[in-house]
This record gives sequence, structure tokens and C-alpha cells, in this order.
Amino acid sequence: MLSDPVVALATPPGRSALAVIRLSGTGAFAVAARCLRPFRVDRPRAALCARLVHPATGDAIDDVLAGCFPAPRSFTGQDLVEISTHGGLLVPAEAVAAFVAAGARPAAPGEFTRRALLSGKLDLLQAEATADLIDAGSPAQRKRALHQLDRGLSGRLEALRADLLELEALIAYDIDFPEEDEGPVRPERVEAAWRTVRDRIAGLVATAPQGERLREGALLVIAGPPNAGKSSLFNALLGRERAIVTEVPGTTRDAIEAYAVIAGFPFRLVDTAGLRESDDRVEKVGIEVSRTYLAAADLILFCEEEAGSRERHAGERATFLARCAAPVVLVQTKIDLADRPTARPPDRLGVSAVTGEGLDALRRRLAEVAFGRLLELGDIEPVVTRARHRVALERALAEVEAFHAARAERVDAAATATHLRAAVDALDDLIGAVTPDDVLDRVFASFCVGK
Ligand SMILES: Nc1nc2c(ncn2[C@@H]2O[C@H](COP(=O)(O)OP(=O)(O)O)[C@@H](O)[C@H]2O)c(=O)[nH]1
Ligand SMILES: [Mg+2]
Repeated sequence: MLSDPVVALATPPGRSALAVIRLSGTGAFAVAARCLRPFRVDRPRAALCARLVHPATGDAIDDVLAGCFPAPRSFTGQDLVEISTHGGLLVPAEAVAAFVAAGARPAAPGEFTRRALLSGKLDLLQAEATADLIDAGSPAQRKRALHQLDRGLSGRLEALRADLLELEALIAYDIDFPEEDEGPVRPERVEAAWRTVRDRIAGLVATAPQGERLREGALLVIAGPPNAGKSSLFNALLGRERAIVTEVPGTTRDAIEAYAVIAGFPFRLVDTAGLRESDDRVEKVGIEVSRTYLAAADLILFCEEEAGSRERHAGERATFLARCAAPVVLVQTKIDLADRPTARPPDRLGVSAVTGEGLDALRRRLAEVAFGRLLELGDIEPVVTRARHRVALERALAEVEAFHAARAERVDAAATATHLRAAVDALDDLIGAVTPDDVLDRVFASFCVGK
């Protein structure tokens, strides 16, 4: 049972002003009382100054601030003590050791959140959102995680669940009186209710590709002929000089990958060797690596320098673009150079890595192409961000479709209803109403200790 007292450092070890330690479980207050002088539970949810001592030796470790949260009104739903100590490497570690000496066990990764889940303080989607919020590296990820933590997705799934049960109620008469030609509920009404539920589930499933991309970061591969200014643009989007830039064509031979936040969204940016026929052995390998990245890309930023080269290389470009599966954003580079013609095909953005001109428009375009659907949905509509969510919703959708097909074939009503039940089960798995241990193990495997 997950009720024995556990303790962990909730902040990362290292040089800092403060550290936070959490202690949770049955008997947590008794453990705290052995180490904190004074310790009192008659003033819950208030900060108390205390001296932290080792329970066996009585050695003073630190002066701390402690708050106690009696069950069930705590994060874990259990008796919980939160202790702020001074930071650094030694004090927090000795403090944790003192609580262990007083009878607490060091917590496993994610154990506090897991306890919160088991005592009904959070559902599984909220537990996942907690991890996503901690891992967020861009504003869009943070907003999305917070929305899910606020039960955005959970609420939508509960509404869907209610819709499915209502649909089942609509055909209840047909189940009870299978011989009757037509029950009190007209088939059109069942059809309309079915269509609404089906479309809502399909709508959520449709958010999955970009939702999952939001957690991983969109793989953006910069491609184009040598010397087009790819590495310069890579550095400009990154905001630092990461790739080597020279006037010598063929400088970039290896693909370089870096994380960048563009217009608030997470991207994995890849600078590649320019694509051209080359006799240089190293460059050839680089070009092969480029092709591998291009095949995996979520979107491709294709750079070209000027109109003249565009005409000369039109054939090569067409062959290249025809081979790209991912959407391509075309840019004309180095627009600061005075001899560049001003006329630019309308499908092409102009940028200069030197003056920064056009970069903002390019950032917006990249976010639209990679995450346009999420931008359309805004911050209010729920989005599916994990394969676990997508798989469960696809299962629900398949059952709802099977229900419809069975009705069309005039299968008896009780049998058609089993499909609706199965769809409800799929949604319950997703929210975590009844979650087997192995699923929980997988969800919490990526958590940090103290969360
Ligand atoms: N004037 C100007 N020169 C640029 C710009 N971007 C790149 N260059 C120059 O073009 C040359 C090739 O740039 P680089 O980024 O290495 O191109 P890559 O081979 O496509 O990676 C270098 O001499 C850069 O200084 C730009 O926006 N304006
Ligand atoms: Mg380069």
C-alpha cells in the first residue's frame, strides 16, 4: 500500500538559496515531530519556524520553515509536511537523511503524484500534465500542460462519456422491446446523437499529430544549395552562433541539431550540408545524412539565394521538392544585398540573417505550418498530446463506428449497445478511472524524485 511515510527533496540539489522537502503518508507527522523543534499540527496550512535536528544525535542541521497539511486536504490526500530548508548540496541531503532516520522511506520517482492519483486528488491526465508542465521548454507547451492540469481534456472526455451513456439510453427501448417496429425514440434522433459523439471523438483524434509534435518539438530541417545561407539562418533562428559560417561552399558537412523556441513553439532545428553533387568523401556522407533528416522532417525550410541561381537550378529544385514528404517553406536569403532583384515570387519569404529583416515573418510562418491546427484551436479547446491518448480515442472511435454499422445491419439492439460500452471503457482507461499498475508504472517512470 502506498501509505507509509516517504520523504524526498522536491527541488534539484545544487547551489541555491532554498530547498523544499516533502514528507507524506500515515505517520508523517510523527516523523516530523522527531526532527522538528517545535512541531505542531494544531495550526495546519501555516508556516512555522523550527529547528531541524537529527533524531538520534540531536545535532542541529538547519533552521527551517515547515507547513503541515492534514489528510485529506493536501496534494497527496495524505498527511503531508512541506519543509523549506537552506539550499546547497549538504543541508538538504542531511535534512532528508534525518527524516529517514526518524522512520520515513526515500520516495520513488513520481511517488507523491502517484499517491495523489490513488487518493483521487488528480486523474491520470492531470498527473501526465504535471510532468509536461515541469518538462515544458516553450510557452506553448506550458499553456497546453496547464490547460490539461486544469482538467481541460478530462472535462471534455467526461462530457463525451455522458453523451455515450445518453446514446445508450436512447436505444434502451429497442433493447427492452426488440419485437416492436419503432420505439418512442425516432431513429433520426439516435442518428443525430451518434453523429455528434462520433464527430467530437474524431475531432480530438485529429489534434493528435500536432499535439504529439508539441511535446517532442517539430523537426525543422534547413536545406538548399551550398552557400545559400542555411547555417546563417540556423544561427539567426537559434539566436546564437552554433553552426560555422564561411563563404566557402560545402562548409557544413555534418548535420547539427539544436532546440529552439520559435514564436512560442518548440522546434528541433537541423542545419544540413548543402545538397549538391560532390567528389569530397566527407561532404558526400554529410549529404547522405541530410537526406535521412529530410525523410524524418516535420517541415523543411528550403533556402535559395537569388533569382539567377533559382533559374539555373530550377530543375534540381523541382526534383528535390518532389521527393519531400513534409511541407516545405521556401525562403529567399540575403535580401540585404543591394544587387538582389526586388521581385520575388509570392510563395517565397525574403530574409536576411545579417539585418534580421523578414525573420519575424518567417518565424510566424514556421509556427503556422508546424502547429497551425493548434493555433486555430487556441488555448480553450483540449488537445491530445500523447500516443496513449490517441490510441484510446482511436479505440473509442472504432467502437462508435462499429455501433453505427451494426445498427445499419439491423443487429439486435443489445448487441449494438456493447460497442457503446466498449467506447466508454476506452475513455475510462484514458482518464484513469481504473488503471492497471503497469500503465501507472509507465506514466510515472519519467517523473523526477520529489514530484
Ligand atoms: N549579406 C549577407 N550575407 C549572408 C547572409 N547569410 C549568409 N551570408 C553569407 O553567405 C555565405 C554562406 O553562408 P552560410 O550560412 O555558410 O551558407 P550555407 O552554406 O548555406 O550554410 C557566408 O559568407 C555568409 O556570411 C545574409 O543574410 N546576408
Ligand atoms: Mg552551412
